[in-house]
Amino acid sequence: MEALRSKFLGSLLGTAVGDALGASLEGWHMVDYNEVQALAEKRSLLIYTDDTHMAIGVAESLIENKGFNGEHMANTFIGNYDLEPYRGYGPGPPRIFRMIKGGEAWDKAAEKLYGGGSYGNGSAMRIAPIGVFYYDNPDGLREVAYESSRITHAHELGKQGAALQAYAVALATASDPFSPFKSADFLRGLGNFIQHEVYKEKLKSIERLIGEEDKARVVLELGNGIEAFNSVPTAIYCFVSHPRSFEEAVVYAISLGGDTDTIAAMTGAISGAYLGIESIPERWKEKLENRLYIEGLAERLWRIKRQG
Ligand code: AR6
Ligand code: MG
Repeated sequence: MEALRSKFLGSLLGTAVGDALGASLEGWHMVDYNEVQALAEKRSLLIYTDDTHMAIGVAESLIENKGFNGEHMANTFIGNYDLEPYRGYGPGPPRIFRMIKGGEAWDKAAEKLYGGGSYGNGSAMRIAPIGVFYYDNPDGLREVAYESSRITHAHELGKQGAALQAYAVALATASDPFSPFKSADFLRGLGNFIQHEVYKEKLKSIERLIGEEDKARVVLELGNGIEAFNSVPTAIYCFVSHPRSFEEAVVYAISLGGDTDTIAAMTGAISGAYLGIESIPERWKEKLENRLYIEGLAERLWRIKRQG
């Protein structure tokens, strides 16, 4: 039970630490390992962005409702955004928030964007609380991942990207970090879960790419952009190619360039769920903005889960 608690905390703090570190280097190209380390040392505070801000909203709403409530989650996102709109939100969510405030239904507004909804990675980046909370219930997890995505990301690829990231967190939560990590089994589990061909193909590419030393090749095949299909599989790759070390997985994610905060946040969510909170370097955790609040949310989520 203590191990599960550590995984809940690891996934939420892993999201925040990955996001905050990655945000310092967003848009840079292919920085090397030492540059990422040096930058982390220089900061006195690791400040997170919309990825973590929205994951906080997901956790707050799950806790308040002891499970998923779409309207409540949408209103939680809106309330948080109004307090801290400067977190670096993508263009879509604030437009949707305005529509919902104007009377649009929480589960309809997002369909109006980009002619059929967004396939940005915004609903996958915030999914860690759902991944851990529903880790032992794949059908419930899929349903809640889709419904939570629908608030801002209604496109099928956006919804499935969120579900894939949630299920990666769930499998990592369910896996024993003291047994040897079997990437083929992990990827097969994801492949059996996800339905969309685009993601199935990317999972096959991940398996082929394990051990690849050329980062350009990894980015070419998996992507490093803001689209869910060009970032969720990349985060999964960062984890499965560095399963034993939170630090190595996250630094590698950032070193790929592109949408570094979100890819590092998603990598951190999976790695933290697998290895637990102890695996996140203390020197990073202690500099994280609002660390205690985020830990407290993870703790409360875990307590609700434990009560059943
Ligand atoms: N067709 C064309 N372009 C699209 C489509 C579509 N159906 N869907 C999304 N895009 P958005 P997010 C493009 O606005 O996912 C922050 O920095 C379009 O260019 O839904 O929440 C976070 O930290 C659109 O502007 O926002 C993440 O890094 C973009 O995808 C990222 O932004 C983003 O989609 C998340 O953004
Ligand atoms: Mg961000």
